[in-house]
Amino acid sequence: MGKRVLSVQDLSCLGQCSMAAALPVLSACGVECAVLPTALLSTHTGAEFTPPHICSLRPETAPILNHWKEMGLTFDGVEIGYLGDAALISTLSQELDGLTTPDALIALDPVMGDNGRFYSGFDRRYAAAMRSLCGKSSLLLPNLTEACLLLERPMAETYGEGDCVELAQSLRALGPETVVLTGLALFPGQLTNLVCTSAGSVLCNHPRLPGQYHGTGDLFAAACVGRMVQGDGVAEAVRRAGEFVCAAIAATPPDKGYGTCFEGCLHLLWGT
Ligand code: PXL
Repeated sequence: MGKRVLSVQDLSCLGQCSMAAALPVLSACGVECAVLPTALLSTHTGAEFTPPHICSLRPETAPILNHWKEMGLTFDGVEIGYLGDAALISTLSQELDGLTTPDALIALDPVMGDNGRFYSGFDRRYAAAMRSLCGKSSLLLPNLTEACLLLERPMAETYGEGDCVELAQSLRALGPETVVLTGLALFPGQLTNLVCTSAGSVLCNHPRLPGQYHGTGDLFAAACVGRMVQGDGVAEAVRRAGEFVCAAIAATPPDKGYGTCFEGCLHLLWGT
């Protein structure tokens, strides 16, 4: 039987990020994607758009999950991304129990900041709630800013490889078996994703392409989860997800306005 993953994040109606990225990416990996939208936004909250209309779907969360529990439904993986609401984190951490197979991958992308700062609307209380959710995850995928916010560390100007490995090991102490630190600038002209497990750490390097593109973290996380659920080891999944995101960026004209032209690159995720 095919594998089924639950994607838990917002649905931004326009913007090619979060749920709108996870659905096609997981399908391209050959994985069925069920969705638990946590909020509905007219667009994402990034600077490409004016402030969006936002509707929280938190009250709908428990009834949806309860219906699935009544049916005895289980998932081979859960991918949690942008939640945007500290109260939702505690609801999820209580309600998700009982919905996963014994060896399910529980992936958490603790979306809350970048470039040394919280995204607007996030604060230390949210980071603390996220820290507690780390205890329920088996795979954690923070960028460097999110790693520092989770550990309440100052955001240093320069982090070397040794500092990043230490940071990732400290995050593993919060619960997840595997930590992937994403988007590191360890080497000139390169973007590095660092995979840290009980067996040690592995660096996956890619050429750093110019420009800033919204939704690339969401594409990366979904691709990693999809490939791991299909049986790839974490380092192979991270390498393949990174190549997919690089290809998506390379396919995007600089004046596109928002998101990436990832559609033509989805075939990179299919098959063994
Ligand atoms: O790409 C992460 C993300 C997801 N969802 C929403 C966002 C963002 C980043 O800004 O605004 C609504």
